[in-house]
Amino acid sequence: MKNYDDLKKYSLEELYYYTSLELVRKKSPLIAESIVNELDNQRSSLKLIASENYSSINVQAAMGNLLTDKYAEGFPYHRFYAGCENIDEIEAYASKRAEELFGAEFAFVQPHSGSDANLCAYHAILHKKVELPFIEKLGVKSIDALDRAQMLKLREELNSQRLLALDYYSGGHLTHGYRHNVSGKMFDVYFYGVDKDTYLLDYESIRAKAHEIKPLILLAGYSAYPRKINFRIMKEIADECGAVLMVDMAHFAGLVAGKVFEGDFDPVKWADVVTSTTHKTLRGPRGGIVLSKLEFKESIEKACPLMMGGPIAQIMAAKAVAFDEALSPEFKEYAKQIVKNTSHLASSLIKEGCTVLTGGTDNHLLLLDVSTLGITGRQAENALREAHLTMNRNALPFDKNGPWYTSGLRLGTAALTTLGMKEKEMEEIANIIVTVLKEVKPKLDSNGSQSKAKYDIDESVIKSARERVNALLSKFKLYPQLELK
Ligand code: DSN
Repeated sequence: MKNYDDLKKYSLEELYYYTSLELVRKKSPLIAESIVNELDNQRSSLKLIASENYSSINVQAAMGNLLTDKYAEGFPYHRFYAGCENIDEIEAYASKRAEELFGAEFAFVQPHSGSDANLCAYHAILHKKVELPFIEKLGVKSIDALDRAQMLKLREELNSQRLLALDYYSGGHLTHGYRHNVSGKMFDVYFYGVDKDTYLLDYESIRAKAHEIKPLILLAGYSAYPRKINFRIMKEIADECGAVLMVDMAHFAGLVAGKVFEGDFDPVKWADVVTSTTHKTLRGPRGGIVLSKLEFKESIEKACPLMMGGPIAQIMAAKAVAFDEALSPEFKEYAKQIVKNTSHLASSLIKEGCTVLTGGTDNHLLLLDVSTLGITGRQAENALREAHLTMNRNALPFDKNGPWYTSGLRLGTAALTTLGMKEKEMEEIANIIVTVLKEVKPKLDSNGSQSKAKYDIDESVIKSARERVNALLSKFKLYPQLELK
């Protein structure tokens, strides 16, 4: 290593960004410019998107390097490529740290995203529960020994399996059997939803449905549900009807890692297979993981060739750094603060007269019903973005405005908590949100009906909200070490 003592006046973070941007700029100025502009963009608004966060520069640095040049199909110490010694070390270490972090029997850190992790889990479950018994019955060791008719029969069996999952409008995810997603085409899908009065999961109605459907997979987990799930009960239901319990904890993995969700609410303790992203509350690089009981290990390790090619070595390295960070005592404090912040944001919004679904939240997100203000989610999302608050519109259960215009907003506090914001800032943010939303007036369409997209708002309301947002952000600067302009 060279001695870079003369560069000591810069922080490591500055050196990392200055040199890497300079290297990119030499070849592709537009790309370097866009990275700098993205920092500006993220610094100029309050990020309330429930599925986003700010990763550490340590995590980012682990991604930007020569590891990208290596193929490593297979799994640690069992590769289809030569020269994978270092990737073996990286992947084995990342898996070990994930197992430690979540108390999992097995962790697979290759999936490129949450969707990828879900596909990997679905295929592994099908492999273990359908394909292996099928070939065992025929007395052969591998599907290579099947003739065309037997292969057709196996495909029919694989394609006729049932999945029971939370429906999209009750907060489920697209990859949980939505018809327009591959999961909705590979399974015979049934849904459970939230109760129409309380908007809460009703375990007895899930139990009744599971007994009626007898799915291969009972899937729990959500993209937009503001309450804890009792995974002990879900496991009980799965066992009663012979199903595999799979949990997608993409949204709340940070709360599991940070020991906010423990006991009955810890999915890793109860589920057979758990999937997650690594970049939401968990605050790592953009990617996915699958955790499981040992029973499913071998089927999950078959991800390549089942549905994956090579893993992305630099992302596995960055996942390891994120797991190391999440194993620190500070991360537990961070996870606790996320829940305190979201809960305080919810109660502040309610005090301001807003309708928060289920009357609050147990996790990192809340759902705001903006129809009570006479506007759509789309109008609310756009007006707030104008005021420099970023969050997404979200269809609410039984939403009359459908998934495009919607009646709701989904707000999350994981990113703002990373910046160091606490309850006091949540009160200020709730007040800014309500001040803006109350002034959004739907425009009239040519036929005289209220537009679901267009609206008027007084420029002075936006200006004043922006000033308040700027005042907050100036006290909680993103990556304060960096000045890239
Ligand atoms: N976009 C993420 C979410 O909001 O749940 C995952 O698709």
